[in-house]
Amino acid sequence: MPDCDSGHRIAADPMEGTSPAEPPGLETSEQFTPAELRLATRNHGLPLEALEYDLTPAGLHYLLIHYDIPAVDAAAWRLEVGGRVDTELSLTLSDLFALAARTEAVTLECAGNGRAQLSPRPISQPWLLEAVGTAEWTGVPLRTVLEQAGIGGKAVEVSFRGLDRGVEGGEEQAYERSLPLADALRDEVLLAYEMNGESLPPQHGFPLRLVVPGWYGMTSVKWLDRITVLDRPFTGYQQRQSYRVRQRPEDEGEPVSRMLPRSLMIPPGIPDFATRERRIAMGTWRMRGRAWSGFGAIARVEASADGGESWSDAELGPQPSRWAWRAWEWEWDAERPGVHELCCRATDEAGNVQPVTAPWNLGGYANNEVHRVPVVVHEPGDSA
Ligand SMILES: Nc1nc2c(c(=O)[nH]1)N[C@H]1C(S)=C(S)[C@@H](COP(=O)(O)O)O[C@H]1N2
Ligand SMILES: [Mo]
Repeated sequence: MPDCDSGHRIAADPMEGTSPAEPPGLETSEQFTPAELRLATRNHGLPLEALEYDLTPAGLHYLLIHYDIPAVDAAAWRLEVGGRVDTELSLTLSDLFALAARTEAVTLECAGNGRAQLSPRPISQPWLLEAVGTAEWTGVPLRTVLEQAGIGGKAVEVSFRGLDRGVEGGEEQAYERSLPLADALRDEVLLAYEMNGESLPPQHGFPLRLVVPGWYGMTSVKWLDRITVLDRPFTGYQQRQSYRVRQRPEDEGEPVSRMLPRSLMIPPGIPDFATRERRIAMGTWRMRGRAWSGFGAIARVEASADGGESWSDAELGPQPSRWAWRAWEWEWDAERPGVHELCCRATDEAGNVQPVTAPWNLGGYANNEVHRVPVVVHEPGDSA
């Protein structure tokens, strides 16, 4: 994982000396490309005002779909379990429904959250800050199914394949990712068939998806059709090529895994339609937001109204689930008219703190810089 405290400025040019035309492609202008627009209209984020809900309604939860949403016939669908197992399994949805279920409230965040604020900017899904959501996922613990198949002695990893296919980095592939065996066997890892008490919507992985609490979203493979127990590390594209923190294309890089701490605030006041600049009235504001981390519970959230020059502690709400975001509140006296920059930053119990600027990397992954919201404070009766 990147070291959150080493502060490269994101505006630095780490591609100096290499060709900017090399994949995955970097954009230095502030103008977004048609490729980014196409991705952005398919994959929406969480409107930040929806940080309001403990559980994100399914339609407001962020979405990230690399290829196309597969249409799955639930009656014909099977989950195949094979590789280094004692008995291969082919499970129907009814087989899964018959096993003891577990429900977990889980915050998922895309590893590319924050990417669009980088410079140069990796050409990919151009997230600003809203690639997050929290849902209650119900399903069978993965461990139950792995134990039913019987894990072979030489097993080291488990891979998860989705039904969706596409081309990435010139390679035709099904979306597939793996987990080390010890992580795959953790109690909270689910084969989920329900989201917020309803069967999975097509876009979130119907009929079955993996949910790996604490890890960035790419781990939670949707439209699951095959689980393979492996006696060596998985080397598919999404593991070997994608989702690695690297500075140059030829670097081996560090795999992206757990979510670094992040806090977001509900932007106060009202937005301008086109620019979304916030307008608020003078007075006392109760700022609210959410914070989460894959490395431990949230221990502290701080807020600032002067662009991060001075910070004070926000009040933490309950942590309803180890794997779900935690609410926070902070009172701010907006007493001076003009522009103010509100900021928030979280610290987890492992001691990770959100940095003011996170180190740049080629894929734009795991960027957890502090959230900044400029607001314009108006005097009462001033409509200009
Ligand atoms: N099969 C499959 N699983 C997938 C993906 C995908 O494109 N195909 N996208 C991954 C990524 S990058 C993220 S961030 C999460 C998004 O989950 P959501 O769309 O349910 O929020 O799903 C992951 N699982
Ligand atoms: Mo993602």
